[in-house]
Amino acid sequence: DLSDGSRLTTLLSTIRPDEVYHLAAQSHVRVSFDEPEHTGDVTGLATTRLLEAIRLVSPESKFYQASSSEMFGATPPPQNEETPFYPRSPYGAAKLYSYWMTRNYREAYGIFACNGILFNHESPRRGETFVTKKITKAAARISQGKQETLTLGNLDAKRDWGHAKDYIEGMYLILQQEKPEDFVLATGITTTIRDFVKMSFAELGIELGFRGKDEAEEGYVVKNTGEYKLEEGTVVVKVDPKYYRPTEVDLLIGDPTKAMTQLGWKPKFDLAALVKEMVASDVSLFKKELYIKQSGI
Ligand code: G4F
Repeated sequence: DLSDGSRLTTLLSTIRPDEVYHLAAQSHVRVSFDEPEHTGDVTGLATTRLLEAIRLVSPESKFYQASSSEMFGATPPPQNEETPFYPRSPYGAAKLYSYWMTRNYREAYGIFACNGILFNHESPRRGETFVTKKITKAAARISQGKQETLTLGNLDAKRDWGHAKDYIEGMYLILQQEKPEDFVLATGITTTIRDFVKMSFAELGIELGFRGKDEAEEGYVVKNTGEYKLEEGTVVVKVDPKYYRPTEVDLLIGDPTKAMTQLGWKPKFDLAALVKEMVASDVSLFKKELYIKQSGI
């Protein structure tokens, strides 16, 4: 429980870990607008509780802080370790507090504490309320005729998406350096939400077109060579402003030059491979689910 500092201290003093990867958070940006105080506590202050526990009972532990590209927010790209921060959500602000506390414990107490400033990283394990998984899951169901539409928010936002497997390797490399430092992990390539939707449906043999603007925008079937008969012209994507954020991060493009040169980090997956894997996983999960339902197991 990240709100319980004494428990964290007890755990750290019992385990005395070589490395601590602090990935826990209230990590949904939209939810942080509804729960700003809870987000500040769990995503912000909890980092200080962990750092204090390390300082008091396990100062040899190396500490990795999951900092986020959301800290850049409205600052124009490309974003790297020298880019000024301008968070656009309670989540981004809480992460920025954690970023500075990590640096402060490094500078004040000599703790081996590092920030990995990670751009969006996805995989089939992504939670269903994040946009990539929401899209791939819906595409799988729509392609089988088991869901009619996918309803999204802002289709124009652009994200620098990578594969979580590559980013986990980067986190590990950050803690294996001689000196504690901060690193950006990103692919350097940005894509709109709309294009991620198109790529996901294309994996299933469904070509989508988009028409209309803002709330009236919709995605429709241009051509379908997939398994299930979905008529041309059928609307499968709609927009609902309830998914808009009070302040949006419009454009993220990371510059991972430092990680590439200093850590030798290089992502193995590109976006096409990521989309393929996520869609295939959702199709197979969905088929298993159907089988269980039909066979009554
Ligand atoms: O998938 P998202 O919710 O991720 P977001 O906000 O970029 O944050 C994720 O990545 C950060 C960087 O690694 C992490 F720090 C953070 O914890 C989280 O993992 O939204 C991506 C974009 C946004 O612009 C959003 O407005 O997709 C847009 N979007 C459009 N429709 C939607 C939807 N996002 C969600 N979650 N749901 C929608 O229906």
